[in-house]
Amino acid sequence: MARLDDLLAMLPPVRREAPCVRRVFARAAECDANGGGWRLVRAPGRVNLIGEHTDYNGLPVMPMAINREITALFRPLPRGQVSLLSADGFRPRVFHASRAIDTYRKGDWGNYAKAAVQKLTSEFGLDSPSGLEAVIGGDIPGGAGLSSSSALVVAMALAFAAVNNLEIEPSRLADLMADGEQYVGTRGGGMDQAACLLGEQDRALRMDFRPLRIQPVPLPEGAEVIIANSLVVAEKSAEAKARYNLRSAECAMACALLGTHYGSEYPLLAHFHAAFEDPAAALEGVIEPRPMKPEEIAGRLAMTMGEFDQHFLDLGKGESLKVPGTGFQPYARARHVLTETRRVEKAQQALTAGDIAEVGALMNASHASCRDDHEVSCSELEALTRAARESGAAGARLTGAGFGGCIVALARSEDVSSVLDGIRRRYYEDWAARERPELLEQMQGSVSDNLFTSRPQTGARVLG
Ligand code: NG1
Repeated sequence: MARLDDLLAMLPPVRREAPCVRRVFARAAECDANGGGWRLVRAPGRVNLIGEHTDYNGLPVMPMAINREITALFRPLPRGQVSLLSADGFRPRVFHASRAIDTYRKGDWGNYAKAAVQKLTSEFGLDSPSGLEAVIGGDIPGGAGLSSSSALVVAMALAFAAVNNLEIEPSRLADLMADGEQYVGTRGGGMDQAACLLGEQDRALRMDFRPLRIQPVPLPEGAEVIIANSLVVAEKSAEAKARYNLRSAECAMACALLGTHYGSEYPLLAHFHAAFEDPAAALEGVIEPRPMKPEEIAGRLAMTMGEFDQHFLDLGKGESLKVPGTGFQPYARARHVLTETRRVEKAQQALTAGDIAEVGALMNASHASCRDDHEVSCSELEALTRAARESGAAGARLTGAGFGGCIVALARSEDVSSVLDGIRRRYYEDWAARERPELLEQMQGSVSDNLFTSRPQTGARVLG
């Protein structure tokens, strides 16, 4: 177990200088003048290049780990006590590791730690686990579609596994944490935890699920990834959660409706996708391209309304999804997911061939489908993607769940500084200043903290 100075020296210079890392080390030093017994965990955020809202349908995505991360110093505590200090101003949290831990209130940062600890304690049948003390900080913008929450879950899982001497393959841990994070009430896919754990230097990850399979895809020489935060907070642990879960429910409705027509069961759109050469075409004429009321869908599926509610809307723990006033849109949601899958496949080929223009065009098409069919965009994301394209990006799209958060853009290296400049002027200094000045007032950090480039990074690990 290294001293704090030794641990700091293990970080690459650019991370050593990061203000959040400085804060974590300073806070730990206050806890312990001797600086003894600590270990360090790093867990990156991720950006998804293409393949949005596909993972929870069992269909592929293409994320990469980024140069913003959770950093935590930790050391064991007796009797399963977990004691967390935030270097970013969140309230301290203390709880006990067990197989069933009560949640804090919705939106509390401590729930992500509880998710990891509960999952590992129950999965490995730990009767008297070691607890841990941790000082945690990070510079992944929160609620921004860059998976700050999954990075926290993964960081806590690695720390808790380390103090309990559990050796877990990264891909198994990714699956466990994808499941474990459902503790916070989101029916997520598996992309975020896997990208955080399995990230590779300079490579995006074509990721397939059930079982998790990764094909690294090199980012072409001469291409740069730009990330820009719309500053609209889309915190999934709070209200955007319902809209996210609604998309997943609408996809499940589409599967059920397709099953009645084709006479097969499709538990996920992935099964439907596998059954047809041209799945998007096989959708046509089977589900009406319009909103549908719950009664109509239930009638088609020969379900009572009680069965319908229980099957599609029940979230457990007494919670259930509200029926949108406009009805459900199973056709549009399924069309997005099926056409997006095709775009992931094409983007993998285009990246491998170094065809930046083609990847950009696919990203633009993905954004249009996210906006028009999956309806997860908003005016800020529209203004921001427009700003990126008008500034010379090869392509730009919302990334992550949407409803706010970040966009990802691809630019040729020679265009990067003018694209960054253009986004700064067009979005932050012009559009947002005019239309949503309060976003700028509430902005965490500076524009540079919210508008940056990243090469693909290696995945999460414990040091020391
Ligand atoms: P964000 O909003 O970036 O955390 C969420 C899901 C992903 C995926 C994307 C949409 C969780 C933890 N993450 O990502 O699995 O479904 O939305 O592609 O639920």
